[in-house]
Amino acid sequence: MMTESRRFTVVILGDSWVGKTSLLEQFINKEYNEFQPIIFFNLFETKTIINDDEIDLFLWDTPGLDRFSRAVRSYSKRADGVVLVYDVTRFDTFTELTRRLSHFRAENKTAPAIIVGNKIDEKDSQEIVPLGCVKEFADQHKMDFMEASAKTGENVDEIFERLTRKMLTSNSMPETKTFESVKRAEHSSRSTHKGNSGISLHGTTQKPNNKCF
Ligand SMILES: Nc1nc2c(ncn2[C@@H]2O[C@H](COP(=O)(O)OP(=O)(O)O)[C@@H](O)[C@H]2O)c(=O)[nH]1
Ligand SMILES: [Mg+2]
Repeated sequence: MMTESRRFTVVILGDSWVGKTSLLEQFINKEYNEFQPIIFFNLFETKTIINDDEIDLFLWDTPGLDRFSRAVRSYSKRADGVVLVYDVTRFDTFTELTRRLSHFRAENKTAPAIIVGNKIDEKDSQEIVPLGCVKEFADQHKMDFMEASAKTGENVDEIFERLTRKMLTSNSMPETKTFESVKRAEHSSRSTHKGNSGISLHGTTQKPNNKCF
């Protein structure tokens, strides 16, 4: 029997070109397109069923170049979960995630995180990010880690299923959210953040002393 539907907001973070928009398009529309629209914030909504519960997922796609903007901070603060994406063929997109995670944690101490190495279909053709480095980073911050391909669809549904299960166990209070209220929350927070420029960096991310960073 279905119980009352649950709603979770997830923010997708990572460098430009790592495949954030493609992962969302593959997850929601089962489509892959080499020509994704130009980077901008976009809210996707979808439903998923876990243990007979219907879950509403609100997914914020973010532009990689917008890094630590006020909007990213605002979505991060309200997120129930975060997907951190790097490109397995570009090491700098992985090291970049330490900073993104640390900025995320400055806004949000509790939301579960999953780290995703995307473009795994290109693993054979390129020099790739060492798995040991990623696993160490994931363990250190108690994050799940998955490799995926937005191109072939490999592991794409699994990313969101795994994160949703984590959100279900870490967040027991159902909230009343609608697509419009999630969008509106961003605007109201813009005014409350006025005058608060600059980024506060709390030392939640410790870099390990090895060749990974
Ligand atoms: N080979 C491969 N290319 C991908 C994959 N995901 C995305 N891309 C390509 O990488 C480019 C950037 O993807 P996009 O989703 O716009 O990245 P975003 O800037 O992080 O949103 C596009 O040309 C995509 O087609 C993947 O899993 N494998
Ligand atoms: Mg994009």
